[in-house]
Amino acid sequence: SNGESVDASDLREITGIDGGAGIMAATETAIDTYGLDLGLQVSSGAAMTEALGNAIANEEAIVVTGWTPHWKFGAYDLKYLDDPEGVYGGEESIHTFTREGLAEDAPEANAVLDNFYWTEDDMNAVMVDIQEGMDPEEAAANWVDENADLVSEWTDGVDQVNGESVSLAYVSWDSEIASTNVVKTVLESVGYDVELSSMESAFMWTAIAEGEQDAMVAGWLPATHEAYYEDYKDQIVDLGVNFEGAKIGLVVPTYMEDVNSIEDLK
Ligand code: PBE
Repeated sequence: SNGESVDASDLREITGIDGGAGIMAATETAIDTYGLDLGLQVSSGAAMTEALGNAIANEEAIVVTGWTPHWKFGAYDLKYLDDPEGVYGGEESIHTFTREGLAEDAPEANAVLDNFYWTEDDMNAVMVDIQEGMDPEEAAANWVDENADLVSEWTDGVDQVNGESVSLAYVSWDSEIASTNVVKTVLESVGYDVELSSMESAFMWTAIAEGEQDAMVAGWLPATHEAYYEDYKDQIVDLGVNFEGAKIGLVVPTYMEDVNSIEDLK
């Protein structure tokens, strides 16, 4: 380090993720609302965290579309930028949704999905293992082994089934890779044959609404996925919250000492 704060004057763009993510729509709104002279780079969650790691290694300016829960806050010294206009909303919850009819067709799976609820420490443990190179299925299986008491609450009273199929849709965001693999592991433990399908955000919602996929544990509300939710809420079943205290926003390394608010990016 040269001991000087890194400012944002050389920044040309915000490092984004996949185009269908709610945080990308929110960031387009932020660019308009705050009058920022910055582009928004569309990439992926993995490309975003790689760019973040590279920038930090070189102590360069970077602004990313960030969210909690996420392993990056444990790996790096980061901060959310203040959002005085409230573009990114407040505290979010993550909801579990199923297609209509799943409760009748697969009541045991529906019960597990309905019971699924965990905390930031839980999700972080799985995310960190995956980030450090463990296969997502293995990280999920380890977490399930180590958290048998909590998992037994999700399967309490649920009968074993005999290899029936259940499909789970998700988007390859680090948080949802973790949650979806854990739910897969638990559904397998009660006897289901679980198929995971990674897809774009919009397809995840339509697949549940059209009954092509059975369930997803990746609905961020009230703000992040509001547009998707409004489009499909009458064709899907909301099993409620599986995670509380989620958040989205713009995130920078703490060495960008003079950049504390989105307004400082003008
Ligand atoms: N995320 C992670 C998603 C929801 C989960 C914040 C990147 C989004 O913006 O849609």
